Amino acid sequence: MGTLKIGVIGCGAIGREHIKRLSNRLTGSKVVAVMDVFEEGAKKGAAMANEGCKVYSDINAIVNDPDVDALVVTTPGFAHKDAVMAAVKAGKPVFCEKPLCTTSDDCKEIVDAEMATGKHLVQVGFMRRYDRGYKQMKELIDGGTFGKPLVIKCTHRAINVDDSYTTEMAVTDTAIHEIDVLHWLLGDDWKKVQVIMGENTKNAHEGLADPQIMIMQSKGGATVVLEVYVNCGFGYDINCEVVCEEGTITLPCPSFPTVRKDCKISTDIEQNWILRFIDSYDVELQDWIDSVAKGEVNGPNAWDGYIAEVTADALVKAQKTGTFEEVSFGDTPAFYK
Ligand code: NAD
Ligand code: ISE
Repeated sequence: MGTLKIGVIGCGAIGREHIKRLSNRLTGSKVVAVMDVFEEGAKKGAAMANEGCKVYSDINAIVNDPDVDALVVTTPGFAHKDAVMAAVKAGKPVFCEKPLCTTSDDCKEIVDAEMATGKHLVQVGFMRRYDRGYKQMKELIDGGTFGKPLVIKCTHRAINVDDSYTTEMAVTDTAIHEIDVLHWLLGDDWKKVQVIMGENTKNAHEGLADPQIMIMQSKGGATVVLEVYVNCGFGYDINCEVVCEEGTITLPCPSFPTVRKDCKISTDIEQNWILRFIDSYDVELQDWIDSVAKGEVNGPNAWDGYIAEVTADALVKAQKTGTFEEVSFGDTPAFYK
């Protein structure tokens, strides 16, 4: 099996994390080119990549470089469509960070373009499917001894966000992980969704609704209550409890030593997504490298990206209406079954 020569588009926070893992930690890949609209960013990315890494400022140039076998897209969501479309048109495999695109119409264009090639090319970065804790939860649910999942209680908390983070991003950037991973965990699709805006934290910047409570009901009858709270101040705190007919299943938290000092027992909470899901990103991208070598896409595909965004569109609508909004999309095309 040869080395997969990768071009990375977008060298910001996660772009640089992925460049480091693709260049140093994982096997079978090499970052041969990077691109960013911000020249300094691209240079920083190249400095972390394998020796001789080329620097581009144009998407089509990096995608069509004959030395580049496959692409990793880590621009902000609004720029995903152009990069993924260029890769699909060039017939090259592409791993795109979540969300696939920021509207379901754009995601559908990617689905249609991929199907037109007749080849499976697109994987979406829903890394929680590769997290050990979520995988163990899925095995327990699928094992059947816990019975039917009835209620899922989740938190998606971050210490803080910068001023560019909007109320809609609580759905499109943050809750999109639960939209995908819980659909996968339950093996079920979403039927209707609602958002309840409560009292705002004083720590949210002007115009941002935080926290938000999102409710999602599945076709099979499970109800999710998700708290998205991105200025919680105390840590990156991801929790998930599935209440089933015969018992409950709780997502394990990363383990840190428990210390006893000054009449207190305490333990750490992870600081951010980089550390909380470090192993999941490694496993996810190693699996992508290995499956690309076989001409396959094993992970979340463009259809998963599309149905997640249809659900996100309904949640964004629900943020404004305050009522339940229906989630509706057609049957899974045979190409993705
Ligand atoms: P970021 O803002 O830190 O970095 C984005 C980079 O893309 C910047 O360097 C910017 O200059 C560059 N860029 C912007 N427009 C571009 C364009 N048109 N072409 C090329 N480069 C462009 O953002 P980030 O936090 O690294 O997030 C990037 C993506 O990764 C987002 O889609 C985000 O949702 C996703 N993400 C996923 C996870 C996860 O847990 N899976 C975590 C963080 C970010
Ligand atoms: C970020 O883009 C991620 O994807 C993180 O996993 C998520 O927790 C955070 O809310 C997003 O902004």
